[in-house]
Amino acid sequence: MTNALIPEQLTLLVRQAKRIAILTGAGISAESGLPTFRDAQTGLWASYRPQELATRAAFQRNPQLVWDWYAWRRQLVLQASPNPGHLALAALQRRTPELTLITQNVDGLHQLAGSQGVIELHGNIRRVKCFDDDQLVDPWQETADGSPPRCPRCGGLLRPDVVWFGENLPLQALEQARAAAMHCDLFFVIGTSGVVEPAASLPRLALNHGATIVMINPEHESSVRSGMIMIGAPAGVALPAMLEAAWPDSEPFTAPGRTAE
Ligand code: BJW
Repeated sequence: MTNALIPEQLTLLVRQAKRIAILTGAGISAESGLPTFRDAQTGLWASYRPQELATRAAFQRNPQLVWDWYAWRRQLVLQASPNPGHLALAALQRRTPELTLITQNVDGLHQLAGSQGVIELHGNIRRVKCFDDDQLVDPWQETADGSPPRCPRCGGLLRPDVVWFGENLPLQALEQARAAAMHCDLFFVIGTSGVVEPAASLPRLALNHGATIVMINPEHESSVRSGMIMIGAPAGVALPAMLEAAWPDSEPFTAPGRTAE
């Protein structure tokens, strides 16, 4: 079966793939109401300067400002639910022999949708860690006056467990992501502008190791050429359409999510 959005070639590739790897970015959570970073007008960086909020130096300069900004974003995340794009990826994992989901997102919505073994390259805004020694602190509590809480072990300030500019990505996560890119048949790039390294180099790595690349992004023109399929549509539309085209006789895939970890 095919439909106007999903090329027949993609339907066949998805059904036959033994190993799929997927890189997601902020765009997949846009339909859950979470702002992206670089979309004109609505992206976070249209209103805020990354140097003042998403670096170690910014936190050292003004911990309260950075803490408040992340507290605001954490609230948005806690109120958000997985959308049909997240749910379709969880369903795709249940139908594929091996699927590795790599995300740059810090919102945890893939896990809530039911995806297993999600590789978080940029951390998770729901967690906090000590600014001084990087050790996770769990459980933790907001302070009564909204100031950044202190580490119960050393008294250092707590910060969100996310990866800021200039910081290294978690090594094991990055190695697992690179291995998945090198060994997959199909590599999906969904809802990312592909400008932030080292995540931005993963599609090239997959391509160089023989994978077909599938890009899903409403800013792209749809096209099919050797080694590359582009779907110019929102993830929450394209991914359910792709599943329905590949497995037309299956049960609806929108299984309920589970609670946050
Ligand atoms: C939809 C949609 C819908 C909308 N459906 N799609 C090599 C060369 C140059 C620079 C560097 C380099 N190596 C390292 C660097 C420096 C830096 C970097 O890459 N800078 C570039 C920006 C120039 N990288 C780092 O510092 C990284 N660390 C590192 O590499 O350490 C070693 C090192 C350091 C320094 C030098 C050399 C080596 C760390 C990067 C950390 C990124 N952190 C952030 C913040 C996380 C915490 C937080 O949430 O606040 O991560 S920045 C931000 O960007 C966030 C995102 O994960 C990341 C990527 O953004 P994403 O997801 O692509 O979002 P957008 O908004 O850009 O795109 C959304 C897309 O969705 C758009 O295309 C829309 O069209 C689309 N869309 N609706 C589908 N419905």
